[in-house]
Amino acid sequence: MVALARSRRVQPQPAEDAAFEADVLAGLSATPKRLLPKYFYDGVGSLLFERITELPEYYPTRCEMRILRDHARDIAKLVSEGAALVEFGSGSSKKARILLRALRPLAAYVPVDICGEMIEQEALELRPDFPGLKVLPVTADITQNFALPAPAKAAPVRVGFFPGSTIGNFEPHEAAAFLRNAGRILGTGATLIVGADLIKPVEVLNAAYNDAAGVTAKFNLNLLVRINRELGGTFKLDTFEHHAFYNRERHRIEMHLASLKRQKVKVAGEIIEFRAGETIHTENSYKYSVESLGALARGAGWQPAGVWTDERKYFSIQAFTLAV
Ligand code: AVI
Repeated sequence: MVALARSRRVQPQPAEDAAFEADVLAGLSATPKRLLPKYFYDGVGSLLFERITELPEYYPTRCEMRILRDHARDIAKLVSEGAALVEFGSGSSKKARILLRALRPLAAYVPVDICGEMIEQEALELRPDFPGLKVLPVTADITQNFALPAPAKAAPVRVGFFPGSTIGNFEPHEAAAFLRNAGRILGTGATLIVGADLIKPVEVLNAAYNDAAGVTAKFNLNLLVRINRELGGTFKLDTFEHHAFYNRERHRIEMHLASLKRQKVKVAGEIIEFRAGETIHTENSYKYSVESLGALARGAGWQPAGVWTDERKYFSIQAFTLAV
């Protein structure tokens, strides 16, 4: 998976259309078949994800907001006055708002997201609520190197914020690469605050990705709707089923779309064949322990500096400082 971002994309650009077609055809021609989870987030997919975050079974968003509210003052101690706060994959900045209220005056808040339109809009909404705060959005792929605006570069230190357990949608080697890249971007003396979902009883995990209302199933199947609409696909939705399960060996929830019968589907003029029961692997959502994320971060040059969890230890906010 490459850039994430729950980008409430309005109109895809031609270059993105071409990348979507190439990625979908490559993924559906591979064995096993797969699709990149970043493509979940078209307009409908983003709305479905918002609904997921409110489901009774989907605990991560509620837990993370709770931790932020309960520990904002402690977390804020890691952000010195005059620092720049850089949020990776900021989306709606809902979680940053909680942190911003607890922080001492900053040099700047820099929300970074691949969806420029959305962060520009969010910046307009943030500025009146935080008068005096420089809100300087950057449109960029957070997995790549990008330049920070001058006031953030000039600040004595930079603090990264990466909430939402989006780190869990990276493969572990991609998560390590992300952490190394974040270190390069934030520079000497940096701190990084990461939201990460924790390993927990399998029933809780399975329920969170198999909600009774079927919203996660819709979210998963919406990928096929998108392919039908944007790539002239002929997927029949009632012949595919949402499968999500916890893979204990790899500490991850896997999401798949399973073909209920042997069939052929046309996508962008190509014929894709499915065996009965064959799946398209659409997402991994890795779950970490405090120790395993700490080890990953250490390997990428970061030193653990603080951990906050909810009462049930379902979710964690972990802070790291850049080792010199
Ligand atoms: C965005 N990401 C952290 C979510 C997760 O839990 O991995 C995406 C999601 N997929 C199904 N439900 C939620």
